[in-house]
Amino acid sequence: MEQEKKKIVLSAVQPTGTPTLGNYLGAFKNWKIMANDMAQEYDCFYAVADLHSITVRLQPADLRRQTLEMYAFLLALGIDPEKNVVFIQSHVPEHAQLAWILNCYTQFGEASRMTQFKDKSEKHPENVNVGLFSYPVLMAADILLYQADYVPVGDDQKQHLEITRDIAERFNGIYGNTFKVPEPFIHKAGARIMSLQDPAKKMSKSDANPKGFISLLDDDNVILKKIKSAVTDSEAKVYYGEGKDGINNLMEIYSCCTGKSFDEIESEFDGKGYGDFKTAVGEAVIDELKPVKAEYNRLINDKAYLLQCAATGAEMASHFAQRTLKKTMKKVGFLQLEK
Ligand code: AQP
Repeated sequence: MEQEKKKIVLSAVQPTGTPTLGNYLGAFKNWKIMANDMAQEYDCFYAVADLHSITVRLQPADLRRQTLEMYAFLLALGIDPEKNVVFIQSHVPEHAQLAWILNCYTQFGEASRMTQFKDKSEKHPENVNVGLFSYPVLMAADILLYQADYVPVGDDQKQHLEITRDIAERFNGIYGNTFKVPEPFIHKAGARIMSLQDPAKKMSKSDANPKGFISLLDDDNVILKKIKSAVTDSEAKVYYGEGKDGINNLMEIYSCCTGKSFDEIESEFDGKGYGDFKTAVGEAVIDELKPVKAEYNRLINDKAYLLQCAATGAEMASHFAQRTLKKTMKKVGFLQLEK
């Protein structure tokens, strides 16, 4: 890889379930564009963030299965594991090592302001663990280890990117230039896809109500049914506006899947009811997800291939991660062994 010339891109997804249309439109679609269509500009690192996922309680067998499944999804997007670094976070121990160091350069107060911590603590009041609290520091380690220039994420991760930048700047301020200060890469379209049942809440793969999200493995008829039962309003007029969160969300989804602007969508459905609109949205989503689903179903049956790609990915990632960790430890003052 021509690391010097190209910009480094890093992003990750938790293996907490089957990815949703929100993950796909907010993150995956851009990951694929950056890895394929913009391969001349970027070196991409994409990870399955299994260390992050244990902040909520998972059965060991589920964690193992979901990790491999999420890895298969990354490849199913069409991301070439030979040209990009596609790996599983726990296979590169430097993530946890750097996270510990960065914990000591993160203030309790700033970590306390993370809205995701507040949201997830409310969602799992029985398990508000320290890992959930220091989640953004591990995420900072994920990013800073690879000296990433850009981090393509959905809008929900913006605050975590800001704290990553603050930690990097603080560390650099004390020890001199150590980490690249990364920029968030939040594509406006699809940055926050909302729940189909509660359009004030983001679409989430761990939503207890499966009608709220579209999973990338939902059957076509299930996708159509979920879109048809999406919460809207009683106006029966398709336009993007205030008080129309449900329709705004469906317009966003339709626009991302078809490339049509909101004006074009409004004209297309002028004089038509929500029934026609929802059918069109459902069909557009089905078409969009079809190739990913087919490729995923092919790959998931080839465990040996997936594990082989994950091993190569871990080796490639380690090469970069070790370099940054070593540099960081030296700066902090850890005693180095003689060679
Ligand atoms: N609803 C969304 N709209 C746009 N982007 C989204 N992302 C997640 N939900 C939406 C983006 O997907 C990437 C991977 O997310 P993640 O799985 O690592 O964590 P998350 O943001 O916590 O996603 P979920 O689906 O809500 O997971 P659970 O239910 O496990 O908490 C990120 O770039 C994220 O921005």
